[in-house]
Amino acid sequence: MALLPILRFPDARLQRIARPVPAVDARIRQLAADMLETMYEAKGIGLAATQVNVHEQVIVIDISEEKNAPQVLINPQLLWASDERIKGDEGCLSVPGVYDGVERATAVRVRALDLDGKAREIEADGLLAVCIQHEMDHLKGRLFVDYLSALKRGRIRTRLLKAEREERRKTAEEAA
Ligand code: K1U
Ligand code: ZN
Repeated sequence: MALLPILRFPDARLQRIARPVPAVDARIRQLAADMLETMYEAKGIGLAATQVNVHEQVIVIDISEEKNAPQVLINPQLLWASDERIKGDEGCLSVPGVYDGVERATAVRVRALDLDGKAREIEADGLLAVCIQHEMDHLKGRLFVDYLSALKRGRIRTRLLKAEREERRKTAEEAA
């Protein structure tokens, strides 16, 4: 298993559209295991392959308190989304320290392959439904900040670029 580096907004690679996984094989099972390890280490409840610079349709999720209920969704397809919508605060491991309100369908039904390559249907509501929509957006190159105003997104961009510069400066200083 391996921890994978997570891309940060405004990295343009987060905008890439993920391609379908051609076959659920050892490579994909290894990717899913590494993504789960990375998600748990980062204290997230979800992670999309796009965020670790792999542009294939793989999502991992675990919304359990105990962190013992991992779910892997490969080539997820949205079958149905409720008309009922709810606005709630979201965060993103690719946009650290930022939380803001996004409106989502309250319930969804999704078809995806599991790690055995079997097609499964998942009905979700509450936090799981929100997380699935957030992660499926990643696979389409969309981030939750894209739902915010251009002004807010611009401020977030400036803040994260500044934080990244500061991080680089500190690392260089420590190495000197
Ligand atoms: O995709 C990601 O970056 C993971 C993201 C998923 C997500 C969080 C909140 C709403 C929708 C989707 C995170 O896990 S960020 C961490 C976080 O905000 C959180 C952690 C535990 C419980 C709830 C939120
Ligand atoms: Zn995210």
